[in-house]
Amino acid sequence: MRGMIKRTVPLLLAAGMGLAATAWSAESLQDVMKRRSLSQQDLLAAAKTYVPTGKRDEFLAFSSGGQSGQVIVYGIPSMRILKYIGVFTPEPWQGYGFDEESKKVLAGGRIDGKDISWGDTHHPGFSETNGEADGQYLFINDKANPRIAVLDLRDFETKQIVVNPIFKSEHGGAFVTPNSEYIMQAAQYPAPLENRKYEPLSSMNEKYRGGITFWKFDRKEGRIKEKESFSFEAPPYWQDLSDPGKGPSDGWAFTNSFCSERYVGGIEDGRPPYEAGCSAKDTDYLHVMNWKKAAEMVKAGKGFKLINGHKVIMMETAIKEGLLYLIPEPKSPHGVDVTPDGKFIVIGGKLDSHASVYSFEKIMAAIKAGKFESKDAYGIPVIALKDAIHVQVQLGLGPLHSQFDSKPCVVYTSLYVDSQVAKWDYCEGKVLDKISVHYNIGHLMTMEGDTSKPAGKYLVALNKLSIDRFNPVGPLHPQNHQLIDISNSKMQLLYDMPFPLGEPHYTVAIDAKKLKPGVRYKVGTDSRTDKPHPSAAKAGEERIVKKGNKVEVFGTLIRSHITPEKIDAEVGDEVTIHLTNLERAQDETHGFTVSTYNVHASVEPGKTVTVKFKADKEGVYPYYCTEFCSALHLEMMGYLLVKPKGWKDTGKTLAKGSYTEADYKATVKKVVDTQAIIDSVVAYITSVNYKDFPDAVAMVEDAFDQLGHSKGLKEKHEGFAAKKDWENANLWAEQIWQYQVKCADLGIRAKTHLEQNGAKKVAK
Ligand code: RUQ
Ligand code: CUA
Repeated sequence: MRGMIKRTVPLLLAAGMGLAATAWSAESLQDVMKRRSLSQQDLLAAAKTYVPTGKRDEFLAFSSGGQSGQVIVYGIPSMRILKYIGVFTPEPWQGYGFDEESKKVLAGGRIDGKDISWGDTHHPGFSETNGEADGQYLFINDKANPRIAVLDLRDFETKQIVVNPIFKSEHGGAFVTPNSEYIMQAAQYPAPLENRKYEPLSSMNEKYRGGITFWKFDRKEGRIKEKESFSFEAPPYWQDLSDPGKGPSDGWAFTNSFCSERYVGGIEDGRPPYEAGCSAKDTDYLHVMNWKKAAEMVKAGKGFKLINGHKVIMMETAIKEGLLYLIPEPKSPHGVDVTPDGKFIVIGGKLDSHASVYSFEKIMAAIKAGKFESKDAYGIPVIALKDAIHVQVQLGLGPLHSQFDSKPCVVYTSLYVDSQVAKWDYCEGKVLDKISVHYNIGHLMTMEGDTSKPAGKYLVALNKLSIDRFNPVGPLHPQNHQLIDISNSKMQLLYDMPFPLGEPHYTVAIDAKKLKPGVRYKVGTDSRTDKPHPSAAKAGEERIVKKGNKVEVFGTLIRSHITPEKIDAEVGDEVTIHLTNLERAQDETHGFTVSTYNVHASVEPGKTVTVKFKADKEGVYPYYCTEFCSALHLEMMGYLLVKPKGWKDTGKTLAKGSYTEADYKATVKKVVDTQAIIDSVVAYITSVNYKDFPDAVAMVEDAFDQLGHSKGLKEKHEGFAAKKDWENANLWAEQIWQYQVKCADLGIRAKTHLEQNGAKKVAK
């Protein structure tokens, strides 16, 4: 066979690249192009997105998971999905919603005492330092049940969910102020601000209200402070997206709205529908707010009213204190995006073919001069459009959201109806380029493109429909994230990524170098509070405590045991199992479940997790590790034995194996041989500068930990051998070998790690 395909590989190069023939490339690039019908353009796109095996992506994207209530992390330019993070929705792999610690996080999102186990996530936002994404936290909103979640990017876990105390729905969140002081969240559909209060729709103008909440974020604690947060009361216009100012406009914030008609539909009463009444006028209102001044006022304990225990600045106060202004904006607008320099605000008209660029300087001048064209129905001063506008640019049909380039004045706007992205210049007001996308784009994002320092390079079009782009998978289609190269003057479409978990709305991307996630927790950490877990156990401290009808287990996990290996309970007992993963090695996660009790935990190195349930039926319930963690993973198990009340064991002993002296001797030899392998690995590791490699050090520590467990076992098996108890002699010798195997496994992994990362010989 070999000889038959022996031929010289032609060095082609369609794309004009030099390629060295390697052993595996029996086919030339041209052969492959022909076989797979690829064009030069395709190859170029492939070369721009391909991330070779073992290499990593330059940017990480955090996408809303839409109706899945999750966040999805993927790499750019490869578009490889790296992780789903459970946020508003239980996620069994991570034990999210199946262990006690994460259930507490989800419980933060209860409304009226009810669990809400899904979310309609829309807009993720990074924490910022001086207007730049800093890679520490991510926030995301739930539109359906007005909530905000805080994710910590040290471990990519959800830490907190807070419920908006006055809204009944919301859309314009989570948008973060330049130093993460506040996270904005704007209402969408107006309703009475008081909870569980009925008002007829006919009182829309008087009793229904919108609003904009500013959630106070405590960066040191990494949590939202609900008590220090506040909201603006706003007219019953449908507040939509928001963006806080930056640079010169820092301290101000902008929220657009539609349906400022305050229309109430009711086709059942013969009234024209919402969609007609809500888009009848040519303009709606941009809300301009001085959040810094408002925050100072609230901090000083003045100017607010408590509604549902939450501080609300009523419109009357906001008007009097000069905190809130309106500017007309055409027509049923959708996106509102502050330019990186903070000087302009770009608004997409949705039902207008223009994008409108507002000048912050002009807005301030009008406010200062007291130059208003009118007041709205609630007395809020309205600045004339002509006094605020910098430029309006005809882009196409359905302009929505805008993102910025690293090049000055360059902005990209999505055109929903046209299914296009427009690249244009917001300083000069001219269109530079357009590209078609597939199909009906909603949001779009450039790398760090909503911060004060966009990174350019790539744009992702977040298309609402994919129609015919992928293999059909039934009537419910994936959505389509399309990667576009924006490094040149013409945009180039590179890649279609099916997005398989809900409508993603918005996504943010960050330079991967800014993220510094850990690979292990300090042993005994509750990852949801970031504090030491009160019920963590160290090796050798494992125990089961029975008090009345409560069984509490303080256990540990390490390859390949769950300690304890047996838990006894009586019917009706409440069983609580705390488990600490003692591993230090990277990626040595253990999972844990108990048959039929609907519990699951993911216990990453160092973490302590609790599962809890009522042992309500007698029976035998195997529990086991759910992550394939070692060669003996399948043996990593135990039994929960739920006995009927008053059960007495009859004293029968366990069946014996039929081991012989020869079996014992073979096992002892195996142990000696394996030790020789371990010694050689140890010799290598200590001959190089392994201490300079923290991951290798962690693996070595774990390896010796494993070996340490075999202490005393040699005497034990020799003792049994002296008594010719070949069963016990053989099995205790075998147990030494089990520890050796795990030690060797780790040692070899450490060796490979050191070799691959260029460890150097050290002088002895
Ligand atoms: S949305 S397609 Cu941000 Cu929820 Cu605009
Ligand atoms: Cu631990 Cu499988």
